[in-house]
Amino acid sequence: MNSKTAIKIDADILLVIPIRPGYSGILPDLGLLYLYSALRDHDLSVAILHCPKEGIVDFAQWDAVLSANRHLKIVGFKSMSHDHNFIKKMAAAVKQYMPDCVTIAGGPHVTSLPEYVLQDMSPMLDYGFNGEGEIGFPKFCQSILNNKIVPSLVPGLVWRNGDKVNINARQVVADLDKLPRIRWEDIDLGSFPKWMSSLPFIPIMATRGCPFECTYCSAPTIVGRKMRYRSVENVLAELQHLKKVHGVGNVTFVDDELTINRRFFQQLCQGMIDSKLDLKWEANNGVRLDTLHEDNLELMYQAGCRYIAVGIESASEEILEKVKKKISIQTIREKVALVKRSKVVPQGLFMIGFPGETEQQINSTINFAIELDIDKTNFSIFMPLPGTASFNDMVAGGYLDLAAINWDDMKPDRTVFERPGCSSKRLKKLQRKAYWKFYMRPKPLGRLIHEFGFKSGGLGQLFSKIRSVFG
Ligand code: B12
Ligand code: SF4
Repeated sequence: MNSKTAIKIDADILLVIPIRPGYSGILPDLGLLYLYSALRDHDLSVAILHCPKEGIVDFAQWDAVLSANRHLKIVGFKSMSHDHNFIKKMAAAVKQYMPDCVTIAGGPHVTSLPEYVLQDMSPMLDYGFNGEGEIGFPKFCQSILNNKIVPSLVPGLVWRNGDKVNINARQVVADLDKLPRIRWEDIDLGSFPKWMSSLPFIPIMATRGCPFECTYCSAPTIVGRKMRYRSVENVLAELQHLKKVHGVGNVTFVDDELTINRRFFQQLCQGMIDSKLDLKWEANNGVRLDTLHEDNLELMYQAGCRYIAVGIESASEEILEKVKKKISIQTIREKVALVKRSKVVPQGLFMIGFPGETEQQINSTINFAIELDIDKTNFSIFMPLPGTASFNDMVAGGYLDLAAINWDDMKPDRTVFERPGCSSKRLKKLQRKAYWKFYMRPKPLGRLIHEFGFKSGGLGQLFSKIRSVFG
């Protein structure tokens, strides 16, 4: 989009994925899709603007959108931590063009740091939202549109009361079958980048929750520790709808703990087989290796699963213990061998640069990834994400100053803070070495070229990944 061809929005409420320069992993956003569908179920007039997908990459383009849509009543932003500075500026622009338009932000960042966000974004951001929005957000929008907002009565709302920030208790949909049905028919799926088929990968979630407490991960803070499940029938109905009505051939399960309940997962896979869905799917968010067994791997393949990402993180028992991964190197070896014997392709997810991690430990992790003999891997640099024990410990210990964090750095491949004993420059070098050593071997390189080469825009994505690591 250029600033002269502004998008027209035919709605009162606009849900926004903020400007994310250089962002290439564009998928429909499940969080906003659930909110959109919940609002539509309440007969509210709402639209989604996915800035990266629409090519809105600078503030002049955002200004153009606002200038052409001065009728908006509510603008709601989805917030990852790296969105912080962008949301602040985008919300300020909303107030400039439409002083009466109400601004609100929800999602992982606000849920993890509600007080800070509302204080830092005063006065441009009117409200924040804590946790899942399917119940509270429609109530909020209705009361704003009716001029009857009583902030204390909206579950999950974060609001300023003089100098104080109030955080209302959350209310979540306990029975996930009662979540709104996603209105896929309102989404132009063809406008998203295509992957290996004619349509993009479609995200789907069968569960919410994670009972673990890995110190680097904020998922439990966002979705809670208690597991909630959709019924198998409910998930299958969505998959069938996606396949039959929208011609979707590939889906990606984005659950935090898709495989944790062996019985549920087996029934889900069996249901996919019995209903002859013939869909290809993956679980790319990192399943726990200790939940994988020979029988469910075989079922997964028959049910259409072709690829899973598995959380490994480190080759050091000491680090695994420190980050409360609750898995041993022995189990990792055994389970990786098990996955490799199945036809499902594993991608190992590793992390380097944990606080206190030595260069020797990082090198062992690189060698471990090679030794496990898997074809795909990801070496990310540890990020102290808000809502994690690591973040809280680092702030409490004075290693991280909340007021001085550059939120633009909270994204893949940035180093975020200086580690005693391993400078950021050195850490980036080690990350480059990890990728180089891992991928400059015939099998992994062959798979990489095969996969990215077959995606539409795949080579572009590959180059952007290479740039972010090696640039
Ligand atoms: C799926 C997923 C992805 C997918 C996204 C697919 C998609 N577009 O749907 C992919 C693989 C692309 C991805 C990438 C990354 N991810 Co991710 N991802 C997740 C995951 C596992 C689930 C998100 C999800 O779909 N949830 C389901 C929906 C229904 O929930 P939701 O999005 O949170 O939305 C609900 C509420 O938050 C709220 N809400 C959301 N937005 C708004 C807005 C308003 C106005 C309101 C009122 C409410 C509201 O209501 C929604 C409905 O209930 C979460 C973990 C988790 N459980 O949250 C991590 C998570 C969100 N990811 C995280 C991270 C760090 C990343 C990466 C930076 C990782 C990396 N190293 O590459 C990248 C960055 C991507 C980017 N630029 O945004 C962190 C974010 C932490 C933070 N504070 O920023 C999380 C929390 C995991 C973690 N490690 O702690 N991710
Ligand atoms: S890394 Fe996985 S198992 Fe650990 S807390 Fe996050 S979602 Fe749960």
